[in-house]
Amino acid sequence: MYKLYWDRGGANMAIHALLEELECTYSLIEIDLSQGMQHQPDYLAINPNGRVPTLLDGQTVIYESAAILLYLADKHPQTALAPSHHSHERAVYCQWLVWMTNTLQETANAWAHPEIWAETPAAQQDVKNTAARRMGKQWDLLEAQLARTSWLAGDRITAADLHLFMISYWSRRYPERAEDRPRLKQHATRVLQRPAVQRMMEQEGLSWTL
Ligand SMILES: N[C@@H](CCC(=O)N[C@@H](CS)C(=O)NCC(=O)O)C(=O)O
Repeated sequence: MYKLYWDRGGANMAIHALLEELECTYSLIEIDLSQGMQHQPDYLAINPNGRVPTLLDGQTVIYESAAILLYLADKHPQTALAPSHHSHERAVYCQWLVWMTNTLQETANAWAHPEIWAETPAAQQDVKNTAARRMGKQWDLLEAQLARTSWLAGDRITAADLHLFMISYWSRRYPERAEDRPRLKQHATRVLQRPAVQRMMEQEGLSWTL
């Protein structure tokens, strides 16, 4: 049985949705970030980054949302949420998942937590402004991809689309929002309609009107 360490609306959303898509047995262990639970020694012992999500699969501990999606979607091939190895779609799928986590997520992080990158209030504002500009261009790249293929990696939904949905959801409060771009809005709407995603949203106490 899987165990997912999570916080409401955190980077666990995509994993939580995937676990629902897979219809497998799992338990949720809440790490309330607002209470600083991510810094508790027993949590740091499994994820020394002090961040969510973390997945336990027996003796296997895995963190980083994109890595967990790759792992789980491959482990449950019957749901076809990962393109087959060595296919063109597989290359595109890996590319966007890695890009979203190392580029878009980090740009969003710079905007939300400029204090990580700069000391003074003026420098922090500069980081925020730069991040907002970068974010707009990055959403435009995704919008262009969705003009080429109906889902991120082709004509079938994959785990990468759950990751995109998660960041699109977060962008409700960003200066550059996914939902202000027609294809990204349509993408989020389609993902949100999935029963598994609805269950994840309900279990995390989240809502999104598009
Ligand atoms: N690259 C990581 C980022 C995880 C992340 O940023 N998690 C945030 C919540 S969305 C967190 O745990 N923050 C707590 C902290 O930094 O203290 C992933 O995708 O798993």
